[in-house]
Amino acid sequence: MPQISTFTIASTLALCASYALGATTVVVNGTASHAIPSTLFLQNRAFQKVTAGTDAALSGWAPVNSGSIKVVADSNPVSSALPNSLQLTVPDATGAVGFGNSGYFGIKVDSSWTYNASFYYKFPTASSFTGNVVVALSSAADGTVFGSATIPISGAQTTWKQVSATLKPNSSATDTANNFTLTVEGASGETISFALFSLFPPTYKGRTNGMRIDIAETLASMKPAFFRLPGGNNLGQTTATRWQWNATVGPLVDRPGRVGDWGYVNTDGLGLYEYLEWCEDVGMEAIMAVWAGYSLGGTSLAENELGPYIQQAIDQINFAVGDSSKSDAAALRASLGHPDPFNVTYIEIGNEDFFASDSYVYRWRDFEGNLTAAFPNLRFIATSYTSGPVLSPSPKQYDVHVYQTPEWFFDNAFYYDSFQRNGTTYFEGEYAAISTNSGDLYGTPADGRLLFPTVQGSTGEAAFMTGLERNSDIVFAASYAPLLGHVVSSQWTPNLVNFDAGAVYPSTSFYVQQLFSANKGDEYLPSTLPTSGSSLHWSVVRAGQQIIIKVANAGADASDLTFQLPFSTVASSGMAQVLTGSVNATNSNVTPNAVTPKTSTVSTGKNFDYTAPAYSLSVLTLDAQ
Ligand SMILES: *[C@@H]1O[C@H](CO)[C@@H](O)[C@H](O)[C@H]1NC(C)=O
Ligand SMILES: *[C@@H]1O[C@H](CO)[C@@H](O)[C@H](O)[C@H]1NC(C)=O
Ligand SMILES: *[C@@H]1O[C@H](CO)[C@@H](O)[C@H](O)[C@H]1NC(C)=O
Ligand SMILES: *[C@@H]1O[C@H](CO)[C@@H](O)[C@H](O)[C@H]1NC(C)=O
Ligand SMILES: *[C@@H]1O[C@H](CO)[C@@H](O)[C@H](O)[C@H]1NC(C)=O
Ligand SMILES: *[C@@H]1O[C@H](CO)[C@@H](O)[C@H](O)[C@H]1NC(C)=O
Ligand SMILES: *[C@@H]1O[C@H](CO)[C@@H](O)[C@H](O)[C@H]1NC(C)=O
Ligand SMILES: *[C@@H]1O[C@H](CO)[C@@H](O)[C@H](O)[C@H]1NC(C)=O
Ligand SMILES: CC(=O)N[C@H]1CO[C@H](CO)[C@@H](O)[C@@H]1O
Repeated sequence: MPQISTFTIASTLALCASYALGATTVVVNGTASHAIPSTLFLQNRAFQKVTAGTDAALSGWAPVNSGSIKVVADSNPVSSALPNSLQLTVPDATGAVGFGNSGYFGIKVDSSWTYNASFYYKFPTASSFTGNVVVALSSAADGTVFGSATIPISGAQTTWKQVSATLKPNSSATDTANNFTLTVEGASGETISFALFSLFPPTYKGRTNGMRIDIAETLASMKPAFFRLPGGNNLGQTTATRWQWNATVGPLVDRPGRVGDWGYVNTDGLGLYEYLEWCEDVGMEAIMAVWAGYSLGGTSLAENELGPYIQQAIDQINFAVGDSSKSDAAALRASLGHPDPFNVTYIEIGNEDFFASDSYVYRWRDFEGNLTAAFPNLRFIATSYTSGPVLSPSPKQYDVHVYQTPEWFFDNAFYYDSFQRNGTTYFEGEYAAISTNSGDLYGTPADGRLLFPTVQGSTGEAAFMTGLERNSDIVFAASYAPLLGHVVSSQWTPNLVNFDAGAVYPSTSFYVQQLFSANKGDEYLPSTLPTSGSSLHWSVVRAGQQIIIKVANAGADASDLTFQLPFSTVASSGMAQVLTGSVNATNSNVTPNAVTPKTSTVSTGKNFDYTAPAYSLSVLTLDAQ
């Protein structure tokens, strides 16, 4: 039975110290991330990065009735960014003819919502046709219409015109197997071109191109202090297909999209400006990455090729934080409605550039050197490891990533304890228990690869996080990764928050992140140390008059603890928030709320006992002075 005594000593780590004081100690911030919480409802809405004429180019779309559709490389496209359009040819027929989109594996139809629908159209050849396009939300199974609107179109329109309508369903659909359809009547023999469709439900805080409310509210409820963008490995597989900030801002019609690093097309409707607004709306800082001359496909640019890319990084940072009277990129931000700089302190130079090994030596030197000269108040994070190569100037911040087994996480709760306190600090930027099989971490579920976080994995992460909290004088931020996964189609599992077209499924690891983030404390209180290698770990912090004790038990047996508190006044009862479940329990789309934190009252005092259930995280809060 471990004895824990907590005491404040002169060297108590002052968490949340202000940067202005030059302090190196900051709290382990709650959760952040790297993924794409798109509110976009239509799949393949603008035929970005597809090959015209192929079936694949029509992904997400299907004809309605006898309409014939194809994607064409338009000789007069809607914009240079969007070269493809959808051509509808109406046969000699009566009745409504057109096409529909089935969304991202479904569309939620909610009668309390007003949807904004829009598209561009033109007639490739002038015609005398006048009539309506009926836009509708309808059942994919039987065509039942939940809501519709009419948009007048004219055959005289031979140049691109954007038209829009609002849709107010008169009833909610019972499931998400619904289509967004566009049909015309009486257009026998006509050919009509369409481009850049959009369908938006209400968004988080009403933002244009904003976030799906349910997903955004779930993430915001974690009380995250930062958000890593544009998302880990999504910086680029090749130089040509790298993420470029300037291709993601301004009108949607000017955003070309790109083939993202996980194999699917990114519309870039969620661009840099939307990301920064999202951070502001949640009250979190952006940790923003710049592409730094290395692509995950394996190529590094030579040093004498870096110049234009360093300039593009400078422009990107100016877009986020620059002075609009001194920088065109900052002036562009102001023109979009945000004259003040966004809240950015940390810039990450590349992503996982440890893969690039030696080229990071000159790339770090040139990027860090030029960016520090341009932005002396920002802090730059290196993405190689301290184990090498040797970088100069020596990084003050490193981004550390680890995907491992539940056991690895509790075995490594002391990972940072032995690190020197020499000015180098760490961002635990990606970590997750992804498998129970250390021999085949990236295998299939049969090999132990997890589809969803499990209670065993999440409590292992919690044990590791008590170590991050203990070392929060040098670990300045931490975030589980990846953040979001669509349960119908994703490139990676497990993910922190899962969702489908209709609902959000916060995982057991989500609740671990939330319990740590919402119970951060201001000061770390040293205590008897846990036993290295044990599955039982704890950490103790103070938040004003409250003492917050986190106990992670990642083992199969309950553990008894006795706490000894050195304070003169200690409340006789406190609050316990406990997340616990069976070893393999998960919150999936099939069992969404299998394991959630439960709050109860516990007896406390200067000396008190607590039993940490098997596979649990307990957060005990009590008043003490
Ligand atoms: C809904 O869309 C899907 C896929 O695009 C299509 O297969 C289905 O026929 C559509 N349903 C109706 C009623 O049009
Ligand atoms: C609901 O709206 C659809 C499309 O506008 C319409 O066809 C249908 O008659 C309406 N149903 C009711 C019950 O009002
Ligand atoms: C929908 O359109 C209305 C009216 O134009 C606008 O006020 C609102 O911001 C739009 N919603 C979104 C999510 O873009
Ligand atoms: C973005 O800027 C780069 C130069 O930094 C330029 O080469 C590229 O064409 C621009 N992309 C878009 C879509 O404007
Ligand atoms: C910037 O973000 C930090 C961390 O979340 C916060 O403490 C600070 O108040 C923010 N500053 C502004 C100007 O929003
Ligand atoms: C800026 O980058 C250029 C081009 O790579 C390089 O020659 C120069 O040394 C860098 N300047 C600083 C201050 O690092
Ligand atoms: C600080 O110590 C770590 C080892 O704990 C080492 O990897 C790093 O290079 C050191 N930083 C400096 C600036 O010496
Ligand atoms: C948990 O999952 C592992 C790996 O699939 C399996 O071997 C074990 O039997 C499961 N345990 C329980 C209690 O279901
Ligand atoms: C990287 C980051 O966002 N750090 C923040 C952690 O939380 C403290 C306190 O809220 C902030 O001051 C830091 O900016």
